[in-house]
Order: sequence, then C-alpha cells, then structure tokens
Amino acid sequence: MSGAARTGVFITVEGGEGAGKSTQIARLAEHLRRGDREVVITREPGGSPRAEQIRTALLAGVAKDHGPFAEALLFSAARLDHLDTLIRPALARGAVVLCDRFADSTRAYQGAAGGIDPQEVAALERVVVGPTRPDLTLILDLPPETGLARARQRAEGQGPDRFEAETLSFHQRLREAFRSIAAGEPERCVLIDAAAEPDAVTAAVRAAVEGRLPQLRRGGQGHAA
Ligand code: Z5A
Repeated sequence: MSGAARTGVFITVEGGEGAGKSTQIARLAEHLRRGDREVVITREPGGSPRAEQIRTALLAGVAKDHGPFAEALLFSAARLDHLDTLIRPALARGAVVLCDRFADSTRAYQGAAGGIDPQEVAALERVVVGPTRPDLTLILDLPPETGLARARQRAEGQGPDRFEAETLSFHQRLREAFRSIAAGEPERCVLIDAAAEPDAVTAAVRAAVEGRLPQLRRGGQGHAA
C-alpha cells in the first residue's frame, strides 16, 4: 500500500520493559473509541497468527544463540506478516492503529543494545516497513530499574523472558537508544515521562496525540476525541 492510499492513523508506543505501554494503549483506545473512528490495538512481535507463532519462539529465546542479526530477521519476518495482514488493511479502512512496539524496538534492542550495525538495521527497516511509517511514536521513558521492578511484580513468580533476563547495562543502553531515537526524529516522536503516576502519563499521552494529530481531537475530522 502506498502512503497516498492510507486514510488511517498509525501510532506506535515504545520504551523499555514495564514502561506502561499496554496500560496506556488501553486507556488511549478507550478515549479514542468515544469518537466514530475504528480503533485497532495490536502489538509486536505478534499481531497476526503467523507473527504470534514467531513471538512465542523469540520470547522463549529460541533464536538467542543465533545472535542479534538472526533475531532481527525473525522480528522482521513477523513484522512483514503483521503489516500485510493487519496494519495496512486497517489503515486503508481509515482505522486508528495503536501498536505496542514496532521498528524502533528493533533499532534499540537488536541495534543499539544488541550491537548490530545501525546501517544494517536501517536497511532492514526500509525493506520491511516501506512507506508504512508511524504518524506518531510515543516513547515512554523511565529508569530501567523502575521498569524491571514493575515487570517482575506483574510476572507473579513466572521467570523473566528472553529480554527481561538481560543485564542492567543492556537495559540502560536500551533507554539511551530510545531517547536518542526521540531526539533524532522529533517530528515523529514524543518522549513521555513514564515514571510518573499512571493518570499523569495518560494526560501526557493524550496531549501528545491531540497536539500532533489534530484529526483525532474532539470535533476534528472523524470526531474521534
Ligand atoms: N523486541 C525486540 O527485541 N525487537 C523488536 O523488534 C520488537 C520487540 C518488536 C516483547 O516483550 C519483547 O520483544 C520486548 C522487546 C523485544 N522485550 N521484552 N521483554 P513483551 O511485549 O512481552 O514485553 P514489553 O513490550 O516489554 O511489555 P511489558 O513488559 O508488558 O510492559 P508494558 O506494556 O510497557 O507495561 P504494562 O504491562 O502496561 O505495565 C507493567 C506493570 O506496571 C503493570 O503491572 C502495570 O499495572 C504497572 N504500571 C504501568 N504504568 C505504571 C505507572 N505509571 N506507575 C506504576 N505502575 C505502572
């Protein structure tokens, strides 16, 4: 699908572990659904049946020993299917697509923190994502210690997954990577303080969405506020 054929709005939410992405996406969807636009919540890796199969393998650590480039290829294979079967059709229908993680996670996890050459990550992104770039990316920023503690609390005795089990320095590199993506693409990204109370984060998310995407304001085109 070319960029010109797209009438929907593509919003991605990024950040480290336990940043509150799922919580804030659910709240934003509830808010936007008071309007008359269709709102689709999805996630990466996953979001389509084939991509969810790849997710299961990746989070179990099946590809870890093959190295970060092989993992990036698997995340990309999942993304290709997700884009073709869910994201692009939803955008073509005019829906608002809220996606929990997308290509910035590959840049941060496999690129900056995993050590793959940024030019290789960028080449992969160009081929896989093509014109379907997010209209807005909310980057939820918080100290990794806080996010990991939240993720552990929520896990209730289950062990950490493939990425939660990484070292604190890995998670610090991730945070820096996400902050530098936000600084490098200010027209697309908004950095949100995710260490704040949930309601304060929700207010910041809503302000960013309404500030950057006037068509989603109450009374805007589509009446989706
Ligand atoms: N990954 C990758 O390496 N490369 C890629 O290209 C892609 C992904 C796309 C997906 O895991 C993994 O895949 C991910 C990166 C890698 N690494 N890991 N692990 P996932 O989807 O299972 O996990 P996640 O994306 O990190 O999400 P999460 O851990 O579920 O966190 P979250 O969605 O950001 O947070 P939450 O579920 O909304 O909140 C976590 C807990 O904190 C929960 O109990 C909340 O009630 C609580 N919470 C939320 N907000 C607050 C505030 N503001 N204050 C206090 N407590 C809060």
